[in-house]
Amino acid sequence: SSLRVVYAFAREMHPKTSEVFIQYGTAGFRTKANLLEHVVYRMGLLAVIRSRVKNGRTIGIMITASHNLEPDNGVKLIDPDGEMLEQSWEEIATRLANVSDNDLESTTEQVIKQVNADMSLKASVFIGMDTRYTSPRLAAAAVHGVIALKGTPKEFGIVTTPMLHYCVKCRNDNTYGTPTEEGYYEKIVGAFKNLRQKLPVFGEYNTTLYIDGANGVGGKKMNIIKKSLDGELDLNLYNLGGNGGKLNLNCGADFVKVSQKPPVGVEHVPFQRVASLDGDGDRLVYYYLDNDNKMNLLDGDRIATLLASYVTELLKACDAPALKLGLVQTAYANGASTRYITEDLKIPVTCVKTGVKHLHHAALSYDIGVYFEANGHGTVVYSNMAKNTISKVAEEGEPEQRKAAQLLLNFIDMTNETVGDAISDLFLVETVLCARGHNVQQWMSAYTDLPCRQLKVTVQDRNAISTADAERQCTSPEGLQTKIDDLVSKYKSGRSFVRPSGTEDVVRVYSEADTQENADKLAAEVAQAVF
Ligand code: 16G
Ligand code: ZN
Repeated sequence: SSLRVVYAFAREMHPKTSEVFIQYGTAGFRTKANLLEHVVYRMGLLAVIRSRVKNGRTIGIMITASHNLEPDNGVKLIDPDGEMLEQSWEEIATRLANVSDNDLESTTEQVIKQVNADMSLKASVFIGMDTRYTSPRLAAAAVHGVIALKGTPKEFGIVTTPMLHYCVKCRNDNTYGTPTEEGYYEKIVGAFKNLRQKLPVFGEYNTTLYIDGANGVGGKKMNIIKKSLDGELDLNLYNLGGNGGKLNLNCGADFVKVSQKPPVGVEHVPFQRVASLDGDGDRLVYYYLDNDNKMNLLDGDRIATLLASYVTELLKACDAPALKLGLVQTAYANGASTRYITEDLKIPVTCVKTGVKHLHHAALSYDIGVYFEANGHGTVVYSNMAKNTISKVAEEGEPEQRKAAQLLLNFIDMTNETVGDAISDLFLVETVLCARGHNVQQWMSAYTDLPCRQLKVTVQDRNAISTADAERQCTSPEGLQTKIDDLVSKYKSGRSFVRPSGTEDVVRVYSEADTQENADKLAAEVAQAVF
């Protein structure tokens, strides 16, 4: 058959050169870039099959390893509504990625049968990549895979991960926007400008914003956006990838959050707020240095509480009491943030397992769901009921209610609901700060974080550790949780948990306590118990 030719072609063009087993994890496949070419080719095949199962709707393939260093790369699939690949397909992706070249043909046929794909349908696949030098070659492998099964690939070149999610969503639902990079700017930056006209700068808010671009795609795109801004924000951009700056090396959102240090490559002025993006532009944290050069971090929890409290205010002003807003966090959320949300903001909180798909899913159960990982990945999702109710108030409400509803509609437009998006989140944060006339210290003053520490431990088999209760309890190996409980009980405001990483061959340890010294000590003790 003609497919025979296809598989022979694959063997020559994108041969499987490694016997190392690779798994579709929380963030797709991620490993050293030179081990990925056959994997990406096969994901091209799988995306076509997936598109046909979804009646020809568009599927996305993103080539990126996010905050990992330059030698790594990765690939993940995006489902038609711009969401992560359905979980039940992760196993199929893993199977297809690991078969030998000889078995690729039969395995592909098996998959087609298993998922009942009608291979006579059209198939459409959008392909995007980050700035890594290995990305173009991998994107080409994805294109070959798509063409091999007679799908239609469309390449977006270098885009942020959330931009590709957005484009996939728009292509399948044209009410959401135009499926291009320009369409993305029009919608998100357009909504921001609109809001600024309604919310003039006042109080302690200052339009100067510094940005750490992680030497990746996010900074580059902010540079494009900067040219279209008209004084709404004065951006000072750093770590844009020039001057020998290396992707994610000692900079970017993950570095800042995990090391609790300011990035290199950024000029620091006391109390100047800095937004730090990650390598593919889907995570955002803020920070500022004080007079003693001490870094003050405003992480995902902080962004979540800021956005949730503002949306709650607007909802009240709209007088739409039927709409229930809730917040979704993971075990990594700082205990002080959870307390602030429940006790001060009186907003319900759900805690779920690490990984965006879990947070996103849980957020959908609220009329308006705000979800954030402490690492800065998150967004807001609004149900159709919420959107309709707010639109109605915007048209028919009393003048004050109408005003609030119109602000909320702009806020919704500015949100990338498909996935966490550093650029969209940045505009959301800037809007709330401006609306309140707040500077970064006032934002920080909402609550005081408990000191915390993250460590990673290399063990023989990380899968020997299993967890329950949204990863807050360790169910195996036997006895480990009791040990952790004992250690934690010795510390004031102590909390700690361990979990196997979904992206690296390590076990992660998290701890919190009343002082940094104690948080560090507790983490070290728990790490010792794991080892
Ligand atoms: C991936 C996840 C991120 C999670 C991280 C945890 C997505 C798109 N990304 O980067 O949400 O925080 O993994 O990594 O789901 P870990 O399992 O190595 O701690
Ligand atoms: Zn990322």
